[in-house]
Amino acid sequence: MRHLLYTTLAVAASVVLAAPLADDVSDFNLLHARNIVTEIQDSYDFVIVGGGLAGLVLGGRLSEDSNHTVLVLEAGSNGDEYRDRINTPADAYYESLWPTPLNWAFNTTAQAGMNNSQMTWPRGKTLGGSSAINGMYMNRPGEIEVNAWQVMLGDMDGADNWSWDSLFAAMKKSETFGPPTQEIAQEAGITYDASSHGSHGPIHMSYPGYTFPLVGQWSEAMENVGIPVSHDTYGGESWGAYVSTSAINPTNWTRSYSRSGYLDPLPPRSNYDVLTDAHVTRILFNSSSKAGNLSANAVEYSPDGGATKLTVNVNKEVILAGGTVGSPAVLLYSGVGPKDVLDAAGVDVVSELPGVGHHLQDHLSATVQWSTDQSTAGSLYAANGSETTDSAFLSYVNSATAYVNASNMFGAGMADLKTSILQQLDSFAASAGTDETVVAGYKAIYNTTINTIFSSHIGQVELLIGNNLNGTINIGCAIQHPFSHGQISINSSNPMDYPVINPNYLTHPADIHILREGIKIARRLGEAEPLSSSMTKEVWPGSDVSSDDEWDDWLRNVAFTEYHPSSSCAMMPLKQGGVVDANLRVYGLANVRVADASVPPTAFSAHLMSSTYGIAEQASTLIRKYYNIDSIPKKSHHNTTSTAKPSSSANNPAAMTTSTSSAASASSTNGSDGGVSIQPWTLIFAIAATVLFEFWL
Ligand SMILES: Cc1cc2nc3c(=O)[nH]c(=O)nc-3n(C[C@H](O)[C@H](O)[C@H](O)COP(=O)(O)OP(=O)(O)OC[C@H]3O[C@@H](n4cnc5c(N)ncnc54)[C@H](O)[C@@H]3O)c2cc1C
Ligand SMILES: *[C@@H]1O[C@H](CO)[C@@H](O)[C@H](O)[C@H]1NC(C)=O
Ligand SMILES: *[C@@H]1O[C@H](CO)[C@@H](O)[C@H](O)[C@H]1NC(C)=O
Ligand SMILES: *[C@@H]1O[C@H](CO)[C@@H](O)[C@H](O)[C@H]1NC(C)=O
Ligand SMILES: *[C@@H]1O[C@H](CO)[C@@H](O)[C@H](O)[C@H]1NC(C)=O
Ligand SMILES: *[C@@H]1O[C@H](CO)[C@@H](O)[C@H](O)[C@H]1NC(C)=O
Ligand SMILES: *[C@@H]1O[C@H](CO)[C@@H](O)[C@H](O)[C@H]1NC(C)=O
Ligand SMILES: *[C@@H]1O[C@H](CO)[C@@H](O)[C@H](O)[C@H]1NC(C)=O
Ligand SMILES: *[C@@H]1O[C@H](CO)[C@@H](O)[C@H](O)[C@H]1NC(C)=O
Ligand SMILES: *[C@@H]1O[C@H](CO)[C@@H](O)[C@H](O)[C@H]1NC(C)=O
Ligand SMILES: *[C@@H]1O[C@H](CO)[C@@H](O)[C@H](O)[C@H]1NC(C)=O
Ligand SMILES: *[C@@H]1O[C@H](CO)[C@@H](O)[C@H](O)[C@H]1NC(C)=O
Ligand SMILES: CC(=O)N[C@H]1CO[C@H](CO)[C@@H](O)[C@@H]1O
Repeated sequence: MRHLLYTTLAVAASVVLAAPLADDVSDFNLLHARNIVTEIQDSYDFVIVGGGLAGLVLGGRLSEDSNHTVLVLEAGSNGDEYRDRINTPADAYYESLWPTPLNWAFNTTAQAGMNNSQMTWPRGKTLGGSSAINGMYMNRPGEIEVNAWQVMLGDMDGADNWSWDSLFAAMKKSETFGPPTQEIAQEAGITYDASSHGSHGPIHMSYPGYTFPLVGQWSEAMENVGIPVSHDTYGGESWGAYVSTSAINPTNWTRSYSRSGYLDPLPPRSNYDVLTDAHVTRILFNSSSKAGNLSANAVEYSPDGGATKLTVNVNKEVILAGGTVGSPAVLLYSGVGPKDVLDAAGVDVVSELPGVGHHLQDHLSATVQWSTDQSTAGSLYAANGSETTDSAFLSYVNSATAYVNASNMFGAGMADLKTSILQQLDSFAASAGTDETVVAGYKAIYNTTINTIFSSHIGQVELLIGNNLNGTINIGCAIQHPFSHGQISINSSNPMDYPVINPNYLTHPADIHILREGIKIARRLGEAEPLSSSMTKEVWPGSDVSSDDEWDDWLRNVAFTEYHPSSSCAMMPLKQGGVVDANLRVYGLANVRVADASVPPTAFSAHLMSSTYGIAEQASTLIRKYYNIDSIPKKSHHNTTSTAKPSSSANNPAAMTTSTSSAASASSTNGSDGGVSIQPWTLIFAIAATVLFEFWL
C-alpha cells in the first residue's frame, strides 16, 4: 500500500466561521431535510442509484415534472455531521474528508506498471458524492475531444446530444459564474470571458477570496517555458495556461456542490424522495419478458450494511448514477456484464454485456516539490494566526493550471511518437480482453485518442501548482489521455463487497513517456522566472533524478491518481463493447440508463465535474423529453423552451402546496442556491488534521 500520499500534520486548531450565531440551528437542518426522507413509497417512476454529483442533478431535474415520482438511493449518509468541513473549501486540504466514512476508500489491485503497488482511490460516499469531498477545480473539456466522442457514435440515434454544442449548453445550464474581485483578478492574473460560462445554474463557478503572488506568476513562467497563455479556456479551446474557476459560492465562500445546488434549495416536492444509507445491491428484472430487452421492475438495496435487503418497485426507469466505480459494479452484481467476470464471481448471467467495466481510463499524476521561504497557504494555516478564522482565506484552493499539447511537449519528436503509438495499436489492443467487441472498442478509443486528440491542440498533460503545504510548493503533472486502459470487475457475488479496480496504470509504453516529459516541464517551470524566485531548493525528487531511466523508476514508485476515472460504462456501439447507446440506455435492457462520469468513451483533458454536470443535465433533458413527448408542441420553439430550462418551483405548484414552513416561500426561482435564505451559523471545532501530502486538487 502506498503511504507516501499522506503525512500527518499534528495540528490542532479551531476554526470559527465568521458568522453571527444562528438563532435556530434546527431550522437549518429542517430546511435542508425537506426531500430527504426516512420512509419511502412502494414504487416510483424513476429510481436513481447514487445521490452523487450526477444523481442529485437527475433527481432535482426529473422531479420538476410533478407528474413523475422520483427516488434517489444513496449508499452513504446525509453528511450533515461533516457539513462544516464539506462547506469550507480549504478543509479539502487541512481537514480532508478522506479519513471519514464519507469516503469509500477503494484500493486498486497491485499495479504491474507501478512496481506492484496498490493505490488508494478515494470516492465520495454521501449526498453530493465526490463533489462533496473533491478539490473543487472547475474547468472544461475541449471542443475537439467532445466532438470526437460524438464522431465515435457514428449515426446512432441521439448522437447529436453529445456534440460540443449540446454538451456546452448543458454544462452552462448547470452553472452561475461569479467574476473575481478586481484585486484578486490583478494579483492572480485572472482573465475570463463571462459569456463562456452559465449565469443561471445551480452550481457556482467562481474564484477564491484570497490569493498569492505565486498564482500571478504562473502564466509568465509558462510562457517562459514555451507554453501559451489561454484567454478563454471555457469556450472550447481548453489548452494553455490559466487560473481555473472553482466550485465556490462567493457570497459566503462555501463549497458549491450537487447537494447545495440541486437538493437543498428545492421546495418540498411530494413527488421526490431522497433516501440515504441505502446501498443498492441489485436491479431486479421481469424474468417473464426475456424475449426482447429485459425490463427492470425493482431495485434492491440494503439499509444496514447488507444484513437486510429491501426492494422498491420501478414504474418507468432505473437510472444509474453510481459513478465510474459504482455504476458498473451495480450492473455486474445484477448479472449484467461480461460472462467471464460474472461466472468467476458466481453471479448468474441475466444479460450478457461484454463491455461493462472495461475501457476504464484515469489521469495519473506526480509532483515536484521545492522548499520556499515565502508564505504559503499551508504556512499561514500552520501558523494559526487570524487567517484561520477568515472565511476568505479558507476559500483559497489551488487553481493555477495548464494543459500542454503534444507539439509543445515533444516538438519535432511528436511525429515519431505518434508513429510508434500507432504501430502498437494492434498488439496492445489484444491485451484489452478476450471479447472481440471489447477489443474493437479499445481500438476505436485508441484510434481516436491518437489520430484526433494527440495530434491536436488538446493537452496531453495537465500541470498545476500547489501551495497548501507548510514551507513547500508543488508543481504537479498528470497525463490526460492515457493509452493504458483498465477494468472494474467483481470477484464475489456479495454486492456489499468492493469491486475490483484495475486501472492498468503505465502498462502502455507511451504513457510513461508522456508523463515523464510532462514532469520534466514541471521541473523546468519551477526553475523559470518569475516562479523560480519563490523556490529555494528542489526537495523532491531532487537532483538524484534526472535521466529518463531515473524519472521512469521514480514515477513508477510515486505516481498517484488525479481522481478522474471515467469510461467504465462507455457510450459506444454494441459491436465495440459499448455499455450504453447514445440515449444512455444499457444495451439489452429496456429501461435502465447510466448517466454519470462512467459514460464518455474517452478521458477528457480536464477535471471531470463540469462535464459530468453537463452529462447529467443532458440526461435529464432527454429523459423528460422522452416521457413528455406528446405534450411538446412540435412547431413552436418559443413557447416550449420551458421544458429545457432550469425550471422553477413555480413550475411545480402541486409540490409547493405541501409546504408547511415559511422557508418554502423563500425558495429559489432558478434552482441556484442563491434563493434560500438560511441563517449562517457559527461553529467551533477542534482539529487533529491529517493533511494529504500531495493533495493539490
Ligand atoms: C478526492 C477527489 C478530488 C477530485 N477533485 C476534483 C476537482 O478538483 N475538480 C473536478 O472537476 N473533479 C474532481 N474530482 C472528480 C469529480 O468529483 C468526479 O469526477 C465527479 O464527482 C463524478 O461524478 P459522478 O456522479 O459520476 O460520481 P460521484 O460524484 O462519485 O457520485 C456517485 C455516488 O453514487 C453513490 N453510490 C455508488 N454506488 C452506490 C450503490 N451501490 N448504491 C447507492 N449509492 C451508490 C456514491 O456513494 C456517490 O454518492 C475529484 C474526485 C475526488 C474523489
Ligand atoms: C486499502 O488498503 C489499506 C492499506 O493497506 C487498508 O488499510 C484498507 O483496509 C484497504 N481497504 C480495502 C477496502 O481493502
Ligand atoms: C490556534 O489558535 C487558537 C486561538 O486563536 C487556539 O485556541 C488554538 O489552540 C491554536 N491551535 C494551535 C495548534 O496552536
Ligand atoms: C408532465 O408534466 C410536464 C411538465 O411538468 C408536462 O409537460 C407533461 O405534459 C406532463 N406529462 C403528462 C403525461 O401528463
Ligand atoms: C519497488 O518497490 C520496492 C518496495 O517499496 C523497492 O524496494 C524497490 O526499490 C522498488 N523497485 C524499483 C525498481 O523501483
Ligand atoms: C413482465 O413481463 C410480462 C410479459 O412481457 C408482462 O405481461 C408483465 O406486465 C411484466 N411485469 C412487470 C411488472 O413489468
Ligand atoms: C431493445 O432496445 C433497443 C434500444 O436500446 C432497441 O433498438 C431494440 O429494438 C430493442 N429490442 C427489442 C427486442 O425490443
Ligand atoms: C511550519 O514550518 C515551520 C518552518 O519550517 C516550522 O517551524 C513549523 O513548526 C511548521 N508548523 C507546523 C504546524 O508543522
Ligand atoms: C481511426 O481514426 C481515423 C481518424 O479519425 C478515422 O478516419 C478512421 O476511420 C479510424 N479507424 C478506425 C478503425 O476506427
Ligand atoms: C500546440 O500549441 C501550439 C501553440 O503553442 C501550436 O502552435 C501547435 O500547433 C499546437 N500543436 C498541435 C499539435 O496542435
Ligand atoms: C407563445 O407565447 C407568446 C407569449 O407568451 C404568445 O403571444 C403566443 O401566442 C404563443 N404562441 C403559441 C403558438 O402558443
Ligand atoms: C451560502 O449562501 C447561499 C446563498 O448564496 C445559501 O443558500 C447557503 O445556505 C449558504 N451556505 C452556508 C453554509 O451558509
Ligand atoms: C438536448 C438535446 O440536444 N437534445 C437533442 C438530442 O438529440 C435529438 C435527436 O438526435 C434532438 O432532437 C434533441 O434536440
